[in-house]
Amino acid sequence: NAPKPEQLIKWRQSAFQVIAWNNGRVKANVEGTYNKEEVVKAANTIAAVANAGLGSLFAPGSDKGKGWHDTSTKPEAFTDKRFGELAGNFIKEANELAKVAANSDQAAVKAQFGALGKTCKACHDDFKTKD
Ligand code: ASC
Repeated sequence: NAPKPEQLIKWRQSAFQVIAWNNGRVKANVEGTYNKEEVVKAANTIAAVANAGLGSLFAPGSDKGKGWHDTSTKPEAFTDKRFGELAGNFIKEANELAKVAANSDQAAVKAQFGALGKTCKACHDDFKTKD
């Protein structure tokens, strides 16, 4: 009972929207006034979505469904073994950000947020058509 490509496309777009929302909240907090509670909520949400298994939303064949034409994922994402590796790096750094947010200060969060952003960019550089 595998989900249909159309469903996977919606879920993955939603998942990345949630990540972008919370990424923006962390960004605002490391660039401006720091609110730890806000950052913990945002970081935990990013980690939760990452840990849910983003890779499974890019199931083979889900580059074919209705709606595919207006996604920005390149077809190579579904075949290149490096995709999973890059996704794994994102998950690792997202979990680290949640840990740092809970235990450390703005400077440490800022540094770890930078590390997380690099894993976003590494994947986008190879597997995304636009920002
Ligand atoms: C975001 C977002 C991205 C990444 C990227 C990080 O918030 O929408 O695509 O961060 O800019 O390098």
